[in-house]
Amino acid sequence: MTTYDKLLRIKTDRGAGYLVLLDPDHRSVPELSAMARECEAQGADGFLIGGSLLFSDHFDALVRSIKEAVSKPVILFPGSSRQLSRHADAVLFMSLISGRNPQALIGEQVLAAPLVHALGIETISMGYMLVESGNVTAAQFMSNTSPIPREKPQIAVAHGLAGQYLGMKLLYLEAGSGAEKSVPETMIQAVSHTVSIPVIVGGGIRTPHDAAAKVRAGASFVVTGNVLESEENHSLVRAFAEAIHQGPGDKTTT
Ligand code: 1GP
Repeated sequence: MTTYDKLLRIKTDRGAGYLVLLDPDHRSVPELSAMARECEAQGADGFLIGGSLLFSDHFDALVRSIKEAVSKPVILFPGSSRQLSRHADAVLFMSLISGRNPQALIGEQVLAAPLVHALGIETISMGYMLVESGNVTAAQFMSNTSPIPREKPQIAVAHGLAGQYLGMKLLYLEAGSGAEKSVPETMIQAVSHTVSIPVIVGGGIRTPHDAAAKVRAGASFVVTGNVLESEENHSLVRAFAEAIHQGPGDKTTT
């Protein structure tokens, strides 16, 4: 079964999936691996690894170590063509479709493609959309693009449909890591009720209550990153998982 099929299965079985973002720069390899193991035990459905910038030189070792620590999918979420590793289960092969920066639309993908081919990693094509979130996020600044205005859900719908018609298998509505305001439910609802591919939502989600609202609005997957980075919040993983796994078909127990 491909990693993409596993993601679809999670959505079918649990209503929606909970993905934990691990930023390679925020902790050591042993710490991030231990955190991934703990998150898996508490109900996380998979892991995204990546960041807008990369300072550390342990990316490959980190992916390998996390892959050894957990059995749930380990998926690259690369901020650039430098963030690739053969040890991952798949890479989100993404294009920043909300922007008009050719490097983020197709340039990095051309740089990454030969390496992805050589490494033999499964690719999951994804339309990545930045949504205005109250502050300038790293993704917005580094990509040199304007986010979709948060009060204009129809602009997000048009981008989502364009991504779907271009053959993308996932959409990601992104407020940005550490966003002041998360993606509005009205926008999630408008996009997810129009497109027929799964919608991932992340950025600025700090409580299980927020995460549940994103799922009720139509998110197929919810991502959290920053909120779990302080030790005292690790206990939130189970509450996030329970809030997100609200589908009638939730057949799994943790
Ligand atoms: C960023 O959506 C993710 O790509 C996670 O954001 O760190 O704000 O949870 P946070």
